[in-house]
Amino acid sequence: MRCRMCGQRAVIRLRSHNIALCEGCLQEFIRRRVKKAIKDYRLLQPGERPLVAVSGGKDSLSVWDLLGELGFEAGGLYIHLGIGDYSDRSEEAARRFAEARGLELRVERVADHFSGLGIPELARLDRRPPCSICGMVKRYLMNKAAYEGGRVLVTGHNLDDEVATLFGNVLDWKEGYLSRQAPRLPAAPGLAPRTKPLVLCTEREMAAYAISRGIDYILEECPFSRGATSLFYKDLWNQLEERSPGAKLRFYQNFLRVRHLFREEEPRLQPCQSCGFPTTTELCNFCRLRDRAKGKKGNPP
Ligand code: Q46
Ligand code: ZN
Repeated sequence: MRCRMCGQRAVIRLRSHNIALCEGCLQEFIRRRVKKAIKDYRLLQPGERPLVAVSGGKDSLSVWDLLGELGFEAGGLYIHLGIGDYSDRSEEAARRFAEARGLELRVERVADHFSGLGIPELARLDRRPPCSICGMVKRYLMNKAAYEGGRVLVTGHNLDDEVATLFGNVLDWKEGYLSRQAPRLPAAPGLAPRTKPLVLCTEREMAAYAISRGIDYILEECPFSRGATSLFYKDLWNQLEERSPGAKLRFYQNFLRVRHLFREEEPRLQPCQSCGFPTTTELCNFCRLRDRAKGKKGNPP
C-alpha cells in the first residue's frame, strides 16, 4: 500500500477519504483537517489565545500539539480530579508533554476547592453519579480559568465523540442540547468562548497522529467510563462506518447544516451570589457543592 500524497510506504488507510498515507503525510493531512475546521467554523479568530483543557489522553495532547504547529500561542490546563492513581498518572503525562516542549501548564486540583475531597467522595456526598459531578466541576473550572485569563477554551473532542453525543441527543430529540451542540460556542457574560478543533478528525486518525508525533499519552481510561452509553454508541457507529465509509462525517456535517432549526429558549442566567459566575439559581452548583463539602474531611466548616 503506497501513500497517495508522496508514494512512500503507507501506514494507514482512510476509507472515508479513499486514501492511504505515510506517517509524514498523515500528519500533514490532520493539520489540514484542523485548519479546515478552524476556517469553516470560525473556531479561532486572529489574536485569540487558546487554553487547551488536557486530560493526558491522545486527543487533548494532540490538539495542543497541533495548535502549536499552526502557530497559536496555546497554554494548557490540567484538572486533577482526585480519581486515585488514574489522576496521578494522567497529570504526569500532561506535565511530561508540557515540559518537553516548554509549554505553560496550569494545574487545578478538585480537592483544593472541596475541602480535600475528590470526585469519588463528592459523588458519594451528593448521591449522584461520579460523571455528573465531574462534568459540572470540570465545566466550571475550565470556564473560570479561560474566562479569567481572557482565553478561548479548547477541548479535544473528536468526530467520534461528537457523533456519539449527537446520536444520543437525536434518539431523545433533545432540542435544547441539539441547539447548543456546536464546534464553537460564543462568549457570554461570565462565559469564555469554547471550541473543538478536532471535530473533523476521527478517533482512529487521532490515535495514528499521536503515535506518529511520538506523543507519550496515557492509554488508560478513567475507571468511571466503564460501561458508559457513549462507548456503546461509538461501537455502533464504528460498525456503521465499516459498512458505509464516511457515515460519521456525513451525519455530523449534515447536522451542522440544519442545527439552526433546533431552538430552545435560553435559560435566564444571573451571577452566583457567592462566586459571580452565571447560574440559573441564587448559588451555582459548584458553590453549593463546595459548601456541602466543608467540614467533611476534618476541615472546619
Ligand atoms: S466524566 Fe466520568 Fe469522564 Fe469524569 S468521572 Fe471519569 S468518565 S473523567 S470524560
Ligand atoms: Zn458560584
